[in-house]
Amino acid sequence: MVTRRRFLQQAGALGLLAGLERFAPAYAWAQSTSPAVFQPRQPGNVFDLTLRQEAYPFDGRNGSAITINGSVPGPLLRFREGETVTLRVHNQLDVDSSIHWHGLLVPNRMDGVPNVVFPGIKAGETFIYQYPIRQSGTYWYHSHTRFQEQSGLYGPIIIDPSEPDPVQHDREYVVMLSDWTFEDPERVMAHLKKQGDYYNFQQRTLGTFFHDIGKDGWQATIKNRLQWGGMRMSPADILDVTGYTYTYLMNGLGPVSNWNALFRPGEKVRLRFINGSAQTFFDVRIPGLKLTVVQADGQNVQPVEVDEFRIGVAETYDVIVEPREDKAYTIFAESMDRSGYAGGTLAPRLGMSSEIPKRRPRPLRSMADMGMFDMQGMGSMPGMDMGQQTAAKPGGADQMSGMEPKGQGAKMQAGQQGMEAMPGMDSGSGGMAGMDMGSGDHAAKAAGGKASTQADPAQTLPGDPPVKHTRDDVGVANQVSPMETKNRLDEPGVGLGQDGWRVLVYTDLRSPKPYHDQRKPGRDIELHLTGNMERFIWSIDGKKYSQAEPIPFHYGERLRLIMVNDTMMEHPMHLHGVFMVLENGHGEYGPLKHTIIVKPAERLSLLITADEPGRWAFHCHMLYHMEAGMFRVVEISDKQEA
Ligand SMILES: [Cu+2]
Repeated sequence: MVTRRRFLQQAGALGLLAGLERFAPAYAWAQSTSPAVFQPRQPGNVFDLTLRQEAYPFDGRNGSAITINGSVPGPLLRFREGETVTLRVHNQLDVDSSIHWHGLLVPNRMDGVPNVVFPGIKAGETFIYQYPIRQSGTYWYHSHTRFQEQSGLYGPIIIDPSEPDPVQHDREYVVMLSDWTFEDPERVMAHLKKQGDYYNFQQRTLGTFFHDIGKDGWQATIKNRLQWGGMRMSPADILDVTGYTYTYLMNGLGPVSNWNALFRPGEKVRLRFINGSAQTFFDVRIPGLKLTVVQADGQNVQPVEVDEFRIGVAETYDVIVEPREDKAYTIFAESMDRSGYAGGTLAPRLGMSSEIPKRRPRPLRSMADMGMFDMQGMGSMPGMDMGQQTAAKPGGADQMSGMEPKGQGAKMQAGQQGMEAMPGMDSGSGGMAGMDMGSGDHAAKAAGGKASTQADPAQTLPGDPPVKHTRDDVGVANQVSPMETKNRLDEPGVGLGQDGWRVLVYTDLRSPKPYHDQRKPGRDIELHLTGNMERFIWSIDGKKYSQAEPIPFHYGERLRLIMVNDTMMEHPMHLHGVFMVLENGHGEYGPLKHTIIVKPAERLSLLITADEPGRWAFHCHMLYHMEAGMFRVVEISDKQEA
């Protein structure tokens, strides 16, 4: 157990301390009241941020990180709505850098994306960002240059509203989640390019193969393997970078260092969760406490009480908790693939700790993740003859051919083997047992629609019910396509929803007030998220960024952005410059998002008012997916042209 004092002593002994101020942020966040947060503010709302590559300890072990003012994460920036801020970014690295203000509505040239809005910040130079603050809420900032974000270049932003905050609380904390690797991120990428499942040690082994045979019989097991193997995918592909290389951090501290937050029993504590990871989705809960979600992506939502929520890369959620007992509570953020966790303690006194919850089994992909929605929940329906069931559905067998392999040469062959194995699918009762992620809950939904959501039943969600997959002829950069796609906004996501407690779903989110623009969209733009997992190519509409033209939006228009996920992984898609209103069944009360998780085989849509002219990045926020090509420029035309 490394206590904070020990940690400081160690760091000091190692000569890492340029001065105590380098630890101010992490220190400050461990204080019990919000006014103690570190604000490097100077007269005139000027902030100085200095970027350096240096030795930095993570969970008691030294890494080489990019620090901001000497710390990881960087300092908490606290702004007030209505003021104008000036941020002087001093790049003391020996390479180019940049900072992007994630979720902030800024003039285009202040957005900080190299080669999209500016050339980047050269080594040794200072760049001055200046912009008015036009919103409030919880946000964050990070480098948009290569893998610098993975190396530590990120930090939190809180913006206080100009009006009294409708969210009442007695104290508050930022809880910034992230993933750290002692490997050079360029090497991580090289490993992934060589072998997409390099870090995935949760693949089924020969041992589990024999276990499955014992359970399901030879035929079923082999058919199951052929289906997944033929598609060059594994049902254990949940995250591509895992706890094998990652140390998961809460406010820069690993589980051993145990970040502490204090409360007095009976207080309302606001926790501002930010997922500043490069590549990790977290499932967050505090056993023994209800979480009242009051804000998503910096925008207030109508309060909703849950026990757990999934936070995608780059999303933020503010929750209120009211611990009443004089005891320690564990803030538990488990990586989605269960390969590790970030943790901290919410306690009445410093130095307390509480039990780490039992780890749940690793989740597996389901048939639904391939767009076979009729088959989800099969594992929970013993005796069902898959072959007959499929044949009985109109177009059942045809639908299988939608699962076309997109590779060439050897990969094409492999894919065809997969297809041969699929059309019959007469694997009998246990055939799907290995993929029974579709829980009873899912099966009920498949049968009975969206009974569990509070959405207005009169509202039809775009992409619901399932539609046959379209526009899948996208070349080598796409491997397979789902048979059907549908809206999955009322599903908690892979591995969640079976624990007997309430998990936040996107259909729970409702804005407190209607968005200012309620025009009907003038046009739809449909984009497909595509990829070849084996070759670690990630793309949009089958094209990598380097092969693609900008997507034109017309200044002032209202449009519907439809995203279809052709891959078997979740992608947290982020659009810079404007908020998107999620079409989740709440009509004019649809929530505002800057980042949206698109589930495998999902079709969802968002409404956008194109009122910020300029070139804006639009990309997957999985850092390695973005760098592999899942990135586009959206160009909103000039005001003059409108
Ligand atoms: Cu992605």
